[in-house]
Amino acid sequence: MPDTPEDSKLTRTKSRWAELGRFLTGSTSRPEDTRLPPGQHLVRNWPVLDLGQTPDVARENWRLDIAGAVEHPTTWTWHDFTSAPQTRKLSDIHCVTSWSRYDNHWDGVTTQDLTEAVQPTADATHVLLTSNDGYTTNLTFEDFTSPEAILAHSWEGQPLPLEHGGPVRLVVPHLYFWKSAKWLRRIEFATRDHPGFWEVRGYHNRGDPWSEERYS
Ligand SMILES: Nc1nc2c(c(=O)[nH]1)N[C@H]1C(S)=C(S)[C@@H](COP(=O)(O)O)O[C@H]1N2
Ligand SMILES: [Mo]
Repeated sequence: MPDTPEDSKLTRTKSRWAELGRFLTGSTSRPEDTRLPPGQHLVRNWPVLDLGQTPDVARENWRLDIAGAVEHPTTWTWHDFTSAPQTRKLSDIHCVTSWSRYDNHWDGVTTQDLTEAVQPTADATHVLLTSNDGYTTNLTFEDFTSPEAILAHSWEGQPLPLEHGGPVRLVVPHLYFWKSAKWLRRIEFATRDHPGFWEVRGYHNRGDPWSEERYS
């Protein structure tokens, strides 16, 4: 049995990196001719990063609550999710631990289509994601509904591997990858910000890789 997320070795190491400012280059320029954000290096593999617990939810038992400041709160089953409009997106991954991975094809439901389905109220300003491993992360409404963001069930045309957040994870490619919640269980629209797991442990509240928003 892994340690609780609170005192796992990785959590302690990453909290320490936040204190030390590990991987910060101090560069905030965005050269037009490169895809790679400052302080990042390219990898060809796809590393696994999480709190050390891999929840295994069968598709027939999978549920996604969409709640909070919305006109039509709902709980989607797998059937509901796969019956919603399906989209393919192509994007790069930028992890705060300094690796980036180009050209990932994701299939699923865009956050814009999901948002359209539940009709957030006019005062909804933020979104809090909660996952089946207890992980949480927060986004502004605008970042959550960015045009490239998708709730992905497939990667490279295959079902999303369990270790990468299957059956369904969020992908918000314009922010560091910790904002992309794996094993998604609940999406809560809110009228104020609720900092998530890493955001209360020294990581930046927004996490824009282009301006190196690694730590708070
Ligand atoms: N549910 C959940 N989602 C999570 C995490 C987690 O621990 N639990 N870790 C985040 C972090 S820190 C990163 S870098 C990415 C890693 O995704 P990957 O393992 O598919 O590369 O998932 C993010 N989403
Ligand atoms: Mo991460």
